[in-house]
Amino acid sequence: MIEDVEVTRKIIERYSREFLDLIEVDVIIAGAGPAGLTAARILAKAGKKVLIIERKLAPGGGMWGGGMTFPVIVLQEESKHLLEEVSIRLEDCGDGYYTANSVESVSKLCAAAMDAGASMMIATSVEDVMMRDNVVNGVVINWSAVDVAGLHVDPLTLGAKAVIDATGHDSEICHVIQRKTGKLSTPSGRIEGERSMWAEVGEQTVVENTGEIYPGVFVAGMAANAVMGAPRMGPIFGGMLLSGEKVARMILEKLG
Ligand code: 48F
Repeated sequence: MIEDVEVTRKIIERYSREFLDLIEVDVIIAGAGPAGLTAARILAKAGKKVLIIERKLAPGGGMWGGGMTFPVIVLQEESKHLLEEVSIRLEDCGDGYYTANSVESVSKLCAAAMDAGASMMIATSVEDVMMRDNVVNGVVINWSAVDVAGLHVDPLTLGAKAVIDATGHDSEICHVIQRKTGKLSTPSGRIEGERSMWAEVGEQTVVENTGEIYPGVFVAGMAANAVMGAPRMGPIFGGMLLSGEKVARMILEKLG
């Protein structure tokens, strides 16, 4: 026998228990694109309590759609271990390029992060950070639907020892910090702004630009280039994965 109200009870009981457990974690990752998912897997595998917060219903960010919705992504030799580690099947083009199916890639990056122990809140947006003495120690969240509906609803706050801005082109956490503090670790102290397409440079700088952008906040993936004034790179994803790997290593080093 199935009782409709029992279904409700089961969902609310489990959700409440899990939400209570996520109020304070080691690392909060804003954005479940390839950079955020890769960082989550590595951090969770190393024993950190990791929470990914994704604005949309589905994780994957810009990776789902491959290039112009052709569901294929391209990557290069130095990044292929990050797909192989999660059993994504690669095609070797024989000239230094590799391809993978974008849907398989997102599904497996996501599954691997969850299998490693990371948690994810979906349909939830990071709209601000919590700060003590100029150090970020958490984020402020709200339902994405509240935002879409334009409702005035006060948010809730979660604590973290480190926060990753993996929100892609919009680099939303960095924008919030700039707006509220006026100061970021960039050449001008401000967001430099993304430059136009140049994959060769963008793929390299996205890894170089990955790092702590404000005490307690790390920037990774496309957000790192957008903040540092570096180019975009289109549907080649090696740099995103390598940036996720780098930010995870940096946080592990910092948190010990
Ligand atoms: O954009 P996205 O895939 O970021 P990424 O991991 O990868 C970039 C590539 O997809 C592509 C590219 C490759 O050459 O340039 O663009 O750096 O994923 C970012 C995720 O963050 C979510 C958004 O819905 C997306 O899934 N997001 C954005 N703002 C917020 C957010 C926010 N304020 N709170 C929560 N999630």
